Amino acid sequence: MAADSTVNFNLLHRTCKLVVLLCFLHISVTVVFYVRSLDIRFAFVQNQQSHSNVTQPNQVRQFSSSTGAKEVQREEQRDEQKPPEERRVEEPQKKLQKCPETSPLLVGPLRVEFNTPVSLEQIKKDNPNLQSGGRYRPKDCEALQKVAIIIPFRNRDEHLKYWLYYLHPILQRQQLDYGVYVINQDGEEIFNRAKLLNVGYTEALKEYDYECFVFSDVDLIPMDDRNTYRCFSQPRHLSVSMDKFGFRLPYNQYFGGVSSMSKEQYLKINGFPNNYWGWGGEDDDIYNRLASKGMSISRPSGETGKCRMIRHDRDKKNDPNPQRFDRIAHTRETMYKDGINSLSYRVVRVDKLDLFTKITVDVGKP
Ligand SMILES: [Mn+2]
Repeated sequence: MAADSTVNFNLLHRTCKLVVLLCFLHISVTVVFYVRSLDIRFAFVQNQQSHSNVTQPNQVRQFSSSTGAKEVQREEQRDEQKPPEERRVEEPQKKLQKCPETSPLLVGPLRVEFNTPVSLEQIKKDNPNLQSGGRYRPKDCEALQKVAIIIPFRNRDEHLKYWLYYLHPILQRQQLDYGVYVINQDGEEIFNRAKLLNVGYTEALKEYDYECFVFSDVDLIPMDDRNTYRCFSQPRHLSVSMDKFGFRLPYNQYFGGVSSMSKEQYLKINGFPNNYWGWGGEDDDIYNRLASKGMSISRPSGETGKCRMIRHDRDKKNDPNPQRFDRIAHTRETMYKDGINSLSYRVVRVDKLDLFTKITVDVGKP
């Protein structure tokens, strides 16, 4: 009887051990899986956050401009929390990642008005990250394009102030590596917009390895920062719906106002004509050059491409050019001898200002 119960007890004892062991195994497996799932969930949340950063521009209307600003601030604070040594050591070695195809900082439609006066001092304070000469490059990523912005100019300081006030913040949100070049026609001779653009192209390239050129009138302000001031696979017309034309394209071949061209596209058409003196025609000549080379015009949508023109009277010494119709009719014959290959001018002075580089040039006379 005693031996029997010992056997029974032993069996019970072993069974119990087995059960305890199984329980322990079960718990361990559960714990392992639990910890793993935590890890995955954590990673997932992180992923979602960075993802939502990237997709922000698609949900533009749901984000106010202040969200974008806060995001940037947070980013900056994180940077500042690092000990200074670490930052200094990292800077030269750090290979920046390419900026995303669509900047996460864009806010969409903008309010643009010209009633409130703006001052250069205020614009300077508003844009502390600009470098001398109106240069900028994003510090958290490598810009997709190096863009020179060329503005033909004479006696339009009031317009230029508004341009700088609105465009600098936009261009920075667009994460471009850019510089602003104001090409100021010296003297009182009749104005030559296209020649000034050629000068801007040439002078900007002396300073930096620009690959894209945006040619902008001084009085045109985009009303949506998704209208990116960069280059595309075809020459780009950016000012597609101006308030002046009732927010419509005046005609299909219109290429005036603001346009962009890569270096290759520009050279393919031998740059712009140098012999359009006075108002009008040069933009149609440029269009003819592009068309004759089989290029087409790329444009943003009418909504994204909205822009405002600052109202003004006709400038002195910029009367409509009576020869323009005749000139436009012969672009295909003249374009190879008149352009960047025949450009001549004299630089009078270069001013590296805080918000832009001002290049004053003597472009001669008709
Ligand atoms: Mn105008």
